[in-house]
Amino acid sequence: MMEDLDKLKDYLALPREIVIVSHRNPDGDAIGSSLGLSLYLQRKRHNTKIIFPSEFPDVFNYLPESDYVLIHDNEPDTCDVFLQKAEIIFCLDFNALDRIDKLGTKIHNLNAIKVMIDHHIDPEPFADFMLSETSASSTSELVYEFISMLGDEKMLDPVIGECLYTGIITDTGSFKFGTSARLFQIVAALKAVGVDDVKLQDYIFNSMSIKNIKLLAHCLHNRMELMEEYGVGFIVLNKYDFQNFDIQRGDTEGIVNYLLMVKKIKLAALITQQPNIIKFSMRSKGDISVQEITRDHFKGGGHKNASGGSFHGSLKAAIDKFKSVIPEYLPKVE
Ligand SMILES: [Mn+2]
Repeated sequence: MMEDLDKLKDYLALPREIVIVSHRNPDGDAIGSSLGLSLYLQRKRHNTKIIFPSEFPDVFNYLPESDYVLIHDNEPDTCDVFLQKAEIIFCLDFNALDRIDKLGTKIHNLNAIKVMIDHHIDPEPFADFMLSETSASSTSELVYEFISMLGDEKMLDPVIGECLYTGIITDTGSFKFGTSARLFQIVAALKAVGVDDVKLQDYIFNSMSIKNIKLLAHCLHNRMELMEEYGVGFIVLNKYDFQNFDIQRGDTEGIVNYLLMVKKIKLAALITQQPNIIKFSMRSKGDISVQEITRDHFKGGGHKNASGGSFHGSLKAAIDKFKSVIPEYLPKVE
């Protein structure tokens, strides 16, 4: 929980220069929480700037002010201008500065007050104020809590609400996981202020291009492998697939989840051959922790049922390693 909320509240009583940052390859929660917090702080008369390490998927372009977000990879010098004058830096949806590479090093060296709002496990204590709750569905849920802790629930409107709602539905897969009674209270409050949830569901989940649905078909028809005796399914995309399907950042997002639609698959992985690295994206059902597998063997982490990692070496070596560690974590099924 946050220490010394009153101090931060006092500090925010005057208009401040604020930078909000989130993680590389920002997802709906990173974007939704950042924009929601930014709009709220602007209404409190602060100047805000959002900086992401890398670009976010086009699907989120409907969000208000998403076109004002700065991308550090593209405009490092402009980002520096805002970082240098920042009095407070909010770090959203990640919990260790080394997760955001160069941007993290820059932030580490700044004197600005740092505030972390996040729901991933094992936060590093780099922030002056922390709102870190692993039980929360999303950082967007925690931004709602943050606004409420500052006594400003009344300031929530459909615009801020749409941002937070976007983060909540993307991080919970439309309320399929990570839910709690508190989350539904928050969601009810967002609906009550006028968030059009049906419109958001349509924007987010009916947003596939023809290219993406063909790639999905290819993955399921040609690239799916099974370890049926362990209830494991995985999809491998090699570098030729990346060329043939012109796979860009974000195009493989969500594909891994389709494997979990199979009743007997309890753990699913998407293994992709990137230029210098093999990447793993894992999902699981129930008590099976992909967080442990990625942490122990693939230099990664995340959440119990959704986690990512990486491997240096050949694609074959990566697949062999994945197959060899599975029996440590899953019992054989008859
Ligand atoms: Mn999140």
